[in-house]
Amino acid sequence: MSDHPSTGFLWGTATSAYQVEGAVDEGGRGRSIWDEFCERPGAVVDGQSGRVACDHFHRWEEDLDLMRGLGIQAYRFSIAWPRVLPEGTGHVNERGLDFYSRLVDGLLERGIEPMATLYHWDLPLALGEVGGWHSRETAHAFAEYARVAAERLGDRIRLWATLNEIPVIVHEGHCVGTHPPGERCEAQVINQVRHHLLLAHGLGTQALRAAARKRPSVGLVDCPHVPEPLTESEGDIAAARDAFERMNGVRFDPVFRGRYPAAWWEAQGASVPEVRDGDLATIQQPQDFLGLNVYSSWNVASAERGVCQLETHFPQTDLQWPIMPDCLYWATRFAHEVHGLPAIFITENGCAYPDQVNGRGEVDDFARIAYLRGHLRGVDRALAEGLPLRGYLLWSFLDNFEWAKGYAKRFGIVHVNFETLRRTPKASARWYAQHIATHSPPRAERA
Ligand code: IFM
Repeated sequence: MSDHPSTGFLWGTATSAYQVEGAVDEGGRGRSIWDEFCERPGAVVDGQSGRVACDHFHRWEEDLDLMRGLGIQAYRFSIAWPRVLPEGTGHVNERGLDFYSRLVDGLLERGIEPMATLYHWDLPLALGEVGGWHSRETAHAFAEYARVAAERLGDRIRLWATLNEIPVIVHEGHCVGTHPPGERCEAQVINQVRHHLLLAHGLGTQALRAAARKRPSVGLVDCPHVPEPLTESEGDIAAARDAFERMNGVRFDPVFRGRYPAAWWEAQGASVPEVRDGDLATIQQPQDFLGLNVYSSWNVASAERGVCQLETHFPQTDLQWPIMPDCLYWATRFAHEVHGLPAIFITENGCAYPDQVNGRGEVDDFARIAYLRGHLRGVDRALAEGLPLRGYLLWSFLDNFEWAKGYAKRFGIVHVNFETLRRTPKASARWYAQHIATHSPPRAERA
């Protein structure tokens, strides 16, 4: 592990480029695989797309002012690779970098710490057309992009996330086809795609560290399976921890141990990925932090019954995700116990509800407040037990484009009217502002 853990704790919010920016044809941006996917009939609910989204590309100052008003301390956004390198490699689009440079300056002027994610799914279409993540070359292209971004922004951005949610990229894009490239591949191809994504993480980490002027704090953002123990008996906790290690090992073992899990490798038979000499050493870069995107725990583990699917017994959000408020605590604890991490951020957590502005011009999203109140107790517990949790980034700041599910699934603490693009902070935004104010150490002691 590297010796550069963050100190203090950051309360923030998160978004990603394609989900909020819009302006897909502006500022020299190239096309991404999501632009193309959204044009396929039936691919996205009601033929929607991120073409306009929240228009954050033009309204970022208003959005940053809103964040400052709420006392937000950190903002996790993603850089759109096709804005920076419209063809994926080669020509650098300075206007794209200028946008992020202004955004970062705007955050710092408002006292908000930027956390930049390099890849939140919007692969340049030019790379998608020559194999995308099937191709090893895409991992090298990612390293070139990481270098370009760090050279220009690495004097001001300290917190860098390489890739967002490898499991979702692999599963939705290459197993079930609900995200681009929209395919259902056989096991060997799926394993190869995952390997290239892990390689991109390793190469990207190296490139960031080599190019950034300010020493970067670098981590992967993952969305682990979080098996919860049925009771807090030693046996149930151990069963859940084992399940956590087993269910997430195909990514965490290469990153933190420099190897694929032996049992997994054996089970793949002829479907193992091609792993070249040196790949695993490249993937196992020292990590400054691990980002955990956790919305729910899908399973309950008990010593007697193993990992059982019990989620239908719990109340659910609008996406039918079971509400299991202890998930943040268990995810943090197990990730740390299994891999001994220097720092962990909850890089996403939140819930979708069909929020609407009422006759008084307000959004009474009390279900979200209940969700947050329950989940943030898990943060309190993790901190009280001394786990190295360094921040919580609520998903999402704005209602936005929820990928293939379109705009109806609203995750924001700020409501967006997608006709007028008007922003209305919800009741949960006021609640979160209050929570931040009462749960923060004095500013000087923060990260
Ligand atoms: O909107 C997504 C985000 O892009 C990745 N993590 C999960 C969120 C909610 O589905």
